[in-house]
Amino acid sequence: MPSVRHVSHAFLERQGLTTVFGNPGSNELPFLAGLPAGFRYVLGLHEGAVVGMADGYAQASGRPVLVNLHAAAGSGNAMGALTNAVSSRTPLVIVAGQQVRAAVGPEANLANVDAPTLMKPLVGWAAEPACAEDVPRALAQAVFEATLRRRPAYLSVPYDDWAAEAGENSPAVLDRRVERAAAPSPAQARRLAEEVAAARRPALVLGGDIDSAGRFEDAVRLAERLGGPVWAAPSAFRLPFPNRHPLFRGVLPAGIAPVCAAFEGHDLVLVLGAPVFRYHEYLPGRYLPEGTRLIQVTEDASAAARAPMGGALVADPGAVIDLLTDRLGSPAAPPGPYRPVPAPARAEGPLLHPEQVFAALRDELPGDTAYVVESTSTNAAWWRQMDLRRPGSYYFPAAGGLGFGLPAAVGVALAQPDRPVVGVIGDGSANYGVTALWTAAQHRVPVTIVLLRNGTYGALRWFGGLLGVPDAPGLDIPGLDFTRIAEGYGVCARQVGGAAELRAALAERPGGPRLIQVDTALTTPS
Ligand code: TZD
Ligand code: CA
Repeated sequence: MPSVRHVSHAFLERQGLTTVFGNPGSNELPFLAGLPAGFRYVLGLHEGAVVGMADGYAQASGRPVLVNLHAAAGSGNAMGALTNAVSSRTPLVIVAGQQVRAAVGPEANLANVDAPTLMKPLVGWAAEPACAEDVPRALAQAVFEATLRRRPAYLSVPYDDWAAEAGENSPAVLDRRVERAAAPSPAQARRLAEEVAAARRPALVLGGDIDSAGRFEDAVRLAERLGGPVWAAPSAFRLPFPNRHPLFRGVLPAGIAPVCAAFEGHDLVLVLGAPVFRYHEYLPGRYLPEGTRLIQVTEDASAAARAPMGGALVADPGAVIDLLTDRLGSPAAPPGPYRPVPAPARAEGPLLHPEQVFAALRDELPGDTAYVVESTSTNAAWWRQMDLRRPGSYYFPAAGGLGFGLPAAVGVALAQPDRPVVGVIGDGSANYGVTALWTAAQHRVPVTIVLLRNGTYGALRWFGGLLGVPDAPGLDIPGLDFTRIAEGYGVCARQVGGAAELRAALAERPGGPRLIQVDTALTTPS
């Protein structure tokens, strides 16, 4: 009879979950024993960085990814990073070690006394199998739960289970195949198409799920048939539409009143692949203008249930894009040329304006560059300067949890080795995931980190003004030199001065990771 470990490894291999992001402890070692040759273990030095890398990798590869974490302390360290993975609907399969079964009750050191409960507020599904024999089936369940719900799943396995004999039925999981189809019924499709066709001035709002699902270009086709304006949903974590397309109006502001104002004059708002809505700043007002109807299409049943207004259809937004595109016929008029970029703003004095940095990225890097952005006060400058026309061009921490950007850039570059990948990271944000630099160095991941150093938590300074708190302590972060930090982790790094020096540095194409630090002027996010 094969061991639980043998069947589990074979199952993971069959499902293609052979890249493992992890940070192990004693409880995890028996799972890692005899890992077959086709597996790749990507070690991260802190669990936040492990989950950030796995999140980037899973999003960029469009596949579920295995994460290996230590019991309570290790899993706890991962929680902040998991908030982002939940919001981006990333299918992470977390397998954590547990003390041997007999040692959990007495609370031996490194026992995770109630492992599923620790994780449950965030993960969609968490379990510890009732007996060793059930581990292969429960592992399969974790993979399918993560994939079907598009939400991280967590499996805690007592480490004496791995060497146990698998039951005679265990190999049955090897042949499992679990899929989901979520096309609307013919009646639902007809009603939706009629509602959209009847709208005089429809507006389209696209969420990050459109890009995650590979529907970026299909969304352009639909928008051009509709002929109305397109927004990205508030708090965008992916770019679902080319940002200089003539129909694109930008990312919706993340406040109730400004969202309502944006929809003024529209009788229908069709929201595809997004919650309604992820507001941030509390700017109260009406949700929608008088007479404006909203229809949300999402695969996330919970997002449909919790929305405060509008109708909702729980279905695959990609399938809805296809059916509407088919039924709407050809576009009324060509959409016109892409909008040109404005000249970048300049700062007084020696510091570069972030717009100058972004203009340099736009001009010097290939058009298919994937950007992972975690620089919070530069949001407006970013969208003013960038011209992103390809799917998978933009990633941002989906729940606003810092520590995603730098690790996720490493994960995206591991998943897409042939695509240029750049992390655009603030000097505050970098500290939460900085250990991913070591992983990038060890694997010679060809990622560029552009480190924007303004010496402060810029976005919080702006927020302080908004909230009437001009004097909050703890907002400045002087004395950080990321060129030296990066070199300590084994990553080549340099400081650049003016725009010309930055452009020259960006034009180089090194084979491994590098960090470019640039001192920038303080700007506001909007
Ligand atoms: N901790 C975590 C894990 N996530 C957070 N979002 C924060 C703290 C709070 N926070 C923000 O929301 S923005 C920000 C903090 C600390 C400042 C980020 O500073 P930065 O970017 O240097 O990366 P800017 O451009 O200077 O704002
Ligand atoms: Ca900063």
